[in-house]
Amino acid sequence: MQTSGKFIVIEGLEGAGKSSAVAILTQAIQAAGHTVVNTREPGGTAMAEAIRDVVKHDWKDEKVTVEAELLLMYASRAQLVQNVILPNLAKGYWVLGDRHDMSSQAYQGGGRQIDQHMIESLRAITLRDFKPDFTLYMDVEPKEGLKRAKGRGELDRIEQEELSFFERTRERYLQLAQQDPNCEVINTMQSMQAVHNDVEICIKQFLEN
Ligand code: Z5A
Repeated sequence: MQTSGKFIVIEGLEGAGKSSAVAILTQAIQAAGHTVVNTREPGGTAMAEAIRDVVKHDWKDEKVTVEAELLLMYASRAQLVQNVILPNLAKGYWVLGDRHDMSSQAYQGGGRQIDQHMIESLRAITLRDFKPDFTLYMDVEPKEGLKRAKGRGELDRIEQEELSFFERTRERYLQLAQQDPNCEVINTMQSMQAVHNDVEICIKQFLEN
């Protein structure tokens, strides 16, 4: 599909400060004269939001298999990309995604240790060659991120995983960010004001190029 808008994605572990970054980016992109459409994953359409509830729910005695979790993430993504992201890009709007495919590679590939080829096959079916124009990866040490997330209230099913799961996820995130020329890493182990400034610099540079 031919697109004329841009697809920008924010990635990172829980508590990395993605919500604040989304607000800063939305404002900067709008100030540059573009219409912004905000999305989140899993979620972003009626059906994808229902999948989000299923994925985050704690099913108690019923073990959620890593395969089911992976397939649900891609089912949600397929709905969002076809129904929301591509049509809005085609209109020339800028789509700002709170998480996208890098999350599956990091959480399911790194955290859950699912074979990379299996994830690549699903990605090929779901996205073909569609990719973000720019990704901002908000890097946080897992212990600190979880502390921040806990400060916000009850943890969902995935947030209840052990620390080693988030350490593997972060490690994969950092590998992916390093390999992607269209990805910038923001260190969020600093004050919120310093993070805010770094996010502004990154989006300014992207808008100028
Ligand atoms: N998931 C997956 O496994 N595979 C996939 O393919 C996809 C997703 C797409 C989505 O949950 C879950 O699905 C997520 C990954 C998985 N699971 N986990 N675990 P979500 O979207 O609801 O959760 P989240 O994305 O992790 O949201 P979050 O916890 O809200 O993270 P955040 O948006 O980055 O955090 P925040 O709300 O901006 O900040 C959290 C708190 O920290 C807040 O009180 C801030 O004021 C504070 N904060 C932020 N920055 C700082 C700094 N620098 N210093 C001090 N305090 C700070």
